[in-house]
Amino acid sequence: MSDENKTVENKEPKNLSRRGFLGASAVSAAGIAGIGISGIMTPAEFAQAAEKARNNAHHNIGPGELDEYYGFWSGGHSGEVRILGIPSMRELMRIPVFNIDSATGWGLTDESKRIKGDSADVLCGDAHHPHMSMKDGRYDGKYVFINDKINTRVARIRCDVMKTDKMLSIPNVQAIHGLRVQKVPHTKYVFCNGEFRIPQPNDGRDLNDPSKYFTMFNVIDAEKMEMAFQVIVDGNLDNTDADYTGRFAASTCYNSEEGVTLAESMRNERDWLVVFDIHAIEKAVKAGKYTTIGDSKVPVVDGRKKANSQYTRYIPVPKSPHGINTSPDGEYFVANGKLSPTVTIIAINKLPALFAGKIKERDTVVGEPELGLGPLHTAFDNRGNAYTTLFIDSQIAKWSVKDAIRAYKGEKVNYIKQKLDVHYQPGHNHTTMGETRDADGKYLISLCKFSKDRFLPTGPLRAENDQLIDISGKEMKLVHDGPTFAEPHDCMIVHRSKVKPKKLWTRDDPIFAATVAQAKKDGVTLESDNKVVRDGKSVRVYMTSIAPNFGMSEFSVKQGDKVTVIVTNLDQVEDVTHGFAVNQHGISMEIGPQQTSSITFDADKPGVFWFYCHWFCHALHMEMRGRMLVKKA
Ligand code: CUK
Ligand code: CUA
Repeated sequence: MSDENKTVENKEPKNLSRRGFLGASAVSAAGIAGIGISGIMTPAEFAQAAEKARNNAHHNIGPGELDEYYGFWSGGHSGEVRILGIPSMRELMRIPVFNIDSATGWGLTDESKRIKGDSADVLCGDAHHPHMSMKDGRYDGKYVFINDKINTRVARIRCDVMKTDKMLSIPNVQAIHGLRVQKVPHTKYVFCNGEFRIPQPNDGRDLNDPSKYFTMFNVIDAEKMEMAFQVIVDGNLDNTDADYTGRFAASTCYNSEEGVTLAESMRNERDWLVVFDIHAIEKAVKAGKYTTIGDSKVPVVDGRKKANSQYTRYIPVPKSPHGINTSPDGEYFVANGKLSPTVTIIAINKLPALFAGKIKERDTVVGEPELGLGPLHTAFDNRGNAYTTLFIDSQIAKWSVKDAIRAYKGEKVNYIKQKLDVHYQPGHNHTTMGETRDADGKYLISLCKFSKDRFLPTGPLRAENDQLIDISGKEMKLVHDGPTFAEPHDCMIVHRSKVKPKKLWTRDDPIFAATVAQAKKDGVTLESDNKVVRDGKSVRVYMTSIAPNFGMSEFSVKQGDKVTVIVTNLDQVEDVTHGFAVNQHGISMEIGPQQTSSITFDADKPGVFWFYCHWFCHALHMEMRGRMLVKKA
């Protein structure tokens, strides 16, 4: 390979609409000629569908009525997580994770910087896969985990306060993509994939020798939020899911070719699903049978084919597979073909025989139904049906798992039950409780990448379209269009009985424990004291807040001081959140009822700077303010 810069030929397409362009490129990428995008409605059909949706309004939740489900939505490259009420599709809350948030001060406050740790100065992220911790295959309401593909991180959200409480940078890999939790016996581990292959260690060696690159499957201790171990694989890793025995996890690979360009990574007709024997790997790590890479101390085991290990098996599946989904009865992994019109059904109960060497890889395959163009992800109900997104066809295919298995055995059965147009180009889909044993078959969400003509145009950048589909009856029915901002790759929907959010913060919350400890060292009682503690050039300003007053109406510092303002909100009234913002200093944070928040900045300019509360809290909210007096050095 030469060291020259390489270019890809990108010619501007002539006279192609967005829709046509997308169709052309998607179809040529799939290597399928002459097939356009279906599922686009005429205006008349559209009006009819809208009328139907209105008539079918039992999903409507009136003002003041509460939803049945919490939906946790990834915010894609906005870096956040959003909470939606389902079925109303109302956005209830945003949880800043990998982004910086002006309203809450996430990324600005001392507490959030401590949680971000070694990536405190990283200001962006690409969140794809939110998944809740489980016990015995059921949501336990404790945590939601989410990946950051840009900066190779995983974060954890605490569901009692709906705030990010841990963040971990994953060593020796790049682009954490697929993420799921161990379902059984409980979420001891979070599984996540390093998507891109890199030199190891990535310290400038082997830059242009891709044959030396590799990537790894990463296993995180969910409670400690520390690395448990890593597994080297052949190819690359895309999405992942876990089984209901606790022994296996499986990841799709779309680059078995180990290519670095698009053309190189599309050559093979079959790539594979790599299955990990978590128990075997755990045992090896415990016995000290591992290596490490570079400066990292994380145990690494070799799961490549040439290592001939008991850690992995590679099951060939067509072609550049994307999503991998476990059926809620625990029986099957379904790998979604992407560039093949098929999905591959793998019987999980055959995996022990495969690992024992008694059967061959493809002997685990019990079905390979042909569903349509561009299958990306599959969701399940509790009646044996699967729902697969068809990206290129802009449809959801509803199919019977059992019938698809019978057809694979040679029986003449039609396993496809219905195809529903969605608008347009769906990626993930998700059913209510569908990734757990409690799958209830009520609603399906289709996360469509393009809205095109469904909403008022908003300039070159348009909303995406999250569609709510009622699947409780015989037929799927589209009942709601929900515009969303970049880019809900994935979501999950949890019955409200599983989530128990707190109404107030508790004073001993670990999120601000370090700030409380510092106050103790400074001899300050946070619940009553309003005072300034000087520690050389560092100045800590402790104040309380009760609507509509801060405990201090002014404080003085010197130019050149490093100022930390610590606010303790003494309000005990539900929903009375205060803010603290300082003019001309880029300082903003939220202080919820009974919470302590702190933020640090340089007082680099002499003068008067007003601070004020920016969360509306009281009739005299505008008056909730004070002065910072900065004396000239
Ligand atoms: S990925 Cu985006 S559509 Cu990141 Cu789960 Cu499939
Ligand atoms: Cu306190 Cu507004």
